Amino acid sequence: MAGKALIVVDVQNDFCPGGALAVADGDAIVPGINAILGDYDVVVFTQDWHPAGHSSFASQHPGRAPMEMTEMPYGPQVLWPDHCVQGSHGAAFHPDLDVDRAELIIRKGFRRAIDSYSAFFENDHETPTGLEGYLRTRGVEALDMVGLATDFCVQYSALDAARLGFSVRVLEGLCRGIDLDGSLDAARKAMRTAGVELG
Ligand code: VGL
Ligand code: ZN
Repeated sequence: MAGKALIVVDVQNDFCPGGALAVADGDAIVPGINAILGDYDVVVFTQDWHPAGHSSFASQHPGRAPMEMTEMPYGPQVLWPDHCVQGSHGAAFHPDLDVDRAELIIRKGFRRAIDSYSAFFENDHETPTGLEGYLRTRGVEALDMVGLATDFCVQYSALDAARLGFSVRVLEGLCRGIDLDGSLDAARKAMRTAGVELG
């Protein structure tokens, strides 16, 4: 029987109010996520997990400020405030999130020289995280995605999943976005165009 997975993206302290890269209302999705964890055959959480001094941090680019763009060997990259540093409080999951229900926690962004928004591939779009193989060997064909941020890690994960042939739905009510220069609208359009259902 084809299985259905829930992918819970980056519900971590740094993306919640008070965190280093806070998404407005980011913590508001936690109770709703906890409430649906039992509805799936497979539950995967992702965790943004950067070494100190990660190349996506504006602090590593003299004279540059957070939220500015730069060029990396793999393409354009937003420069972020330092966030989700491995082992820090900011990198920990929101304290109310029912992490015990996660069957797999996939960590990403752990290579200093490359960012990784997607749960499937790093930002070069070719270095795999291993999640595809995990889901396929567990018989998963359909994915629902929730979490933070809609227009970055959720969007990149959804687009990769659709490209890999999974049936993908993003539960927008259980996501919140950063919305940098219209990135939320752009993300919605890109996801719809790719055949991702916005539910
Ligand atoms: C994210 C920016 C940087 C996300 C992660 O989880 O959407 N955004 N790192
Ligand atoms: Zn990050």
